[in-house]
Amino acid sequence: MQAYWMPFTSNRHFKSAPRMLVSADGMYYRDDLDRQILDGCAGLWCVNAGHNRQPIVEAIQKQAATLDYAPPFQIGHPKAFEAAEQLAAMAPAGLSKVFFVNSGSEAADTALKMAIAYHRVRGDAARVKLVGRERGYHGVNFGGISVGGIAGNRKLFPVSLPAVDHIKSTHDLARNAFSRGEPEFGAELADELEARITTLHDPSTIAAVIVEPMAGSTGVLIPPKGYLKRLREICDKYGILLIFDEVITGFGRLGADWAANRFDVLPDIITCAKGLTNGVVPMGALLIKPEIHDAFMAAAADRAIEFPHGYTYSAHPLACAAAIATLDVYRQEGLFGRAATLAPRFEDKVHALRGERHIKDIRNLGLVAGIELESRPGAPGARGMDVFLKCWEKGVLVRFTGDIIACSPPLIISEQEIDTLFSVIGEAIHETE
Ligand code: PXG
Repeated sequence: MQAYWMPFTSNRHFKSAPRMLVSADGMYYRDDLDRQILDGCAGLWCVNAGHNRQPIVEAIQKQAATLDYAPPFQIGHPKAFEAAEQLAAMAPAGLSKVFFVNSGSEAADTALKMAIAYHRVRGDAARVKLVGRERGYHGVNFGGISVGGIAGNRKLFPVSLPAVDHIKSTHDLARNAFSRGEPEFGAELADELEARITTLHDPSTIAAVIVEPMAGSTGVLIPPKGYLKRLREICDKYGILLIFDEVITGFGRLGADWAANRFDVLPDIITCAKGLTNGVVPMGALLIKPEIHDAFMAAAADRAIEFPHGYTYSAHPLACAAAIATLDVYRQEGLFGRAATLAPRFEDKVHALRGERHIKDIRNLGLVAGIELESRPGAPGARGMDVFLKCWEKGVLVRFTGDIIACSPPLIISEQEIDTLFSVIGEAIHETE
C-alpha cells in the first residue's frame, strides 16, 4: 500500500483500515470483502447512468481496438467531431461550440484562459481580472484554486493568479435552513458584484465571473431564487463574461439537462466533465457561445493557431467513444426526466430526517441533497467523517465535506433505493456521537 500517495485522502488513516472497491454494476459497488455497497454519490458525482453500462463499455472496447490514440493538434479523428456534434446538440441553445479537455479542473483553467484571450483578440486587453465566489470549487489547478473559495484547498498553496476577487457565498442558514429546492432569500447577494467588485476594480478590467450554479463540493449550496439571473444582468451591463461551472450540475443532476436550463440563465461558457462520459474515461468540455469562437477565428492570421491551448489527451478517442455512448444512454433512457420525476420523493425522504440529532440543515434540488451537521466542539469535520464511515459499514457510499453529508446517486436509482439511502444515513447519524 505504501507507494500510492492517495489524492484528497487522509492517507495514514486510510492505510490503517482500507476501504477497497473491486467491482461495480448498476447502483452498486462491491468491496474486497464481497459486500454490496449502494452508490449514494454516483462515484464522485459522475456515474449518472449507473455502473457497468454495456453500450459504454462496448464503445470503449471497440474504440481501443480500432484507433487507440490520435494526436489532437493539427490532425483529427471522426469520433472527436461526432462527440462535439452530439454534445452541442444537447447543450443549452446558444452554446454551439465545444472545446474538449480531460477533467473539470482543466475545463476551469481553460475557460479562464479563453475568457481573458477572448477580450484580448477583440482589442479589449485591459480585461484580465477574474471573479469567483467564496466556497466555490473549480478544481485544483492554479486558475481553479485562484478563483475557487474553499479555504482548505488554498492554504498550503498561498500563491494565486494576481488579479482575482471573490463575491460572497450564498450560504445563509439563519434565513434559509431546511429550504426545499431553491431558497427564498439571498438574490441580493449577487448585487455585491456591482456594488463592491465593479466599483473597486473598474468593470472594464474584469474578464469573467465564474460560479457553480449550485455549489457542490463545498456542501451543496442551492442558489437563492433570482440570484443567477441577477448575476447575468450585471455581467451583461458591464461586458463581463459569465462562466457556469457545470461539472456537477450538468447531465441531469438537477432534474434538467443543465442548471442553465433549470434556472433559465444562459452563461457565455459552460464547463462540464464527470457525467460527460459517465465517469468511465476522463473527459471534460467547454460549451461556448459562437461569438467567442468566431472572435478568435477572425483575429488570427491565415494558418495561425487561433487558441494556443490544448492537451496531449484532448478529445482522446476512448473518451470520445465513451461520451458518444453515454449521451446516447441519457437520451434513450430519458434519464434527465427520470431525475426530475424522482426528485419529489428524494426531497421528501431527505427532509424526513429533520429532527434527527446533530442536523442543522437539509437542502436539496433534483437528485442532490446536503445534510449539514453541527460540528463537534473543537473538532470540525470529525462528525461528518464518522457518519461517512458508519454509512460505509452499513453498505452505503456517501460523500462528506467537513460536517456536511452530500448525496447525489446515479439517476437510475429506484424509489426503494432512495428510501434505503436515507434510512441508512438517518441510522448512521443517529448512532454517531
Ligand atoms: N468544478 C466543479 C464544480 C467540480 O465539482 C471540478 C471542477 C474539478 O473536476 P476534476 O475532474 O478536475 O476533479 C469539480 C470536481 C466532492 C468533490 O467532495 C467534488 C469534486 C472533486 C473532488 C471532490 O464533492 N468535483
